[in-house]
Amino acid sequence: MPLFSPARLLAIALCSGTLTLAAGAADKATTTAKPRASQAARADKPAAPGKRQAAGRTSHKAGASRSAPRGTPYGEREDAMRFADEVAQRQGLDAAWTRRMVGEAQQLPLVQKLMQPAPPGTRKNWTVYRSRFIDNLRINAGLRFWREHREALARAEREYGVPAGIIVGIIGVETIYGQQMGDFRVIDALATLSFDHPPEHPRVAERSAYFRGELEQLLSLAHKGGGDPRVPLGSFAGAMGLPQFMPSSAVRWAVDFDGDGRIDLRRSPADAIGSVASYFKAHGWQPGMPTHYPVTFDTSRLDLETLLVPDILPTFGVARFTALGALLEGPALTHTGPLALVELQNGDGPSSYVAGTENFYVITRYNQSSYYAMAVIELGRAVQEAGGGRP
Ligand SMILES: [Ca+2]
Repeated sequence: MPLFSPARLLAIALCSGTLTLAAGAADKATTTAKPRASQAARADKPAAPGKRQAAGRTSHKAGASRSAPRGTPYGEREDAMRFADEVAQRQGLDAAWTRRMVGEAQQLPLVQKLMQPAPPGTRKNWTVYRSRFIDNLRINAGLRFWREHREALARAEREYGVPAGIIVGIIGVETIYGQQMGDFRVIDALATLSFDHPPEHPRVAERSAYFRGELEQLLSLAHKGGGDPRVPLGSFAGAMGLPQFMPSSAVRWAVDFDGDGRIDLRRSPADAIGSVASYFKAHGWQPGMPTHYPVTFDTSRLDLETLLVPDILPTFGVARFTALGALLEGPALTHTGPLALVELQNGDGPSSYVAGTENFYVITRYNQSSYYAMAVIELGRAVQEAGGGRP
């Protein structure tokens, strides 16, 4: 039985200044916590808010010496100060401290710019998306990461049932194994998206509320642990550490996997590995189930419209799937759970399709994008193959 709750361990790390708090993982704009769509988000669907990273940022380490972007402090903003008062009351925080922290958070125009939705009508392009994540640089970094952390990956696989390849795929797509963890102050990113989210987004109210919740978590965590919420660095969406967890995800699902008594998602690859596995298990990962199967079409009876209605939500049993004209083969024929017909657009070219399982869907709980999920799967597989099957 653990001595401390995960939140307490995180708070300890935040307090010590080492963890520029790496929290969260899953951000979906809608629910839980994970960091949303990393760089990937841009090319495909508007994934969850948390996850994107600043595209094109060069790699850097924990960011101590780099200067974060600067903007206008929120101290003069009535809505921000009202929020601070509400948070202080709700969470039992010191009111003056909370106002000061929120007041020192800065509005960052760059964050607003990076969070702009893609223009409507933009066709997604899996081929382009894929090429951004599956390349030699990332595969080689993944191979080094796998070999260096083989023990932690194997232990995560044993304890949580999540394959090493999936964990390696996530951390590679998110941050290139720690090379791109973001150098925005998390408090600035979250405040900007809480109070000044780009209004062009179709779900701006929902997303603003989501980010206010994350900002509240950050403040609460720091206050309770005696840490400084102005210290943690992360992506422009406020996602932190190797696995790009949002604050609420870190609180709920991060684990101390190297046993040093703190959760440090930024500097402990083992903590990051265990936390990703913990996140997946909590979101329903089923050990041994493939993520997807190949699919072909029988055009004589294909009902693509019906098949695509549920999008990535696994809905059809094998018999129904087949009756609608989506043909499976081999092991897929004996799959017992529901499947989804996952469409990956290729710009103006023909789309790619796979039959996604419930485990495919679990990957999209980390970042709500089928393109993201497929990139994670394929990167993990590419790294494994580069290592001769057993890195
Ligand atoms: Ca640890």
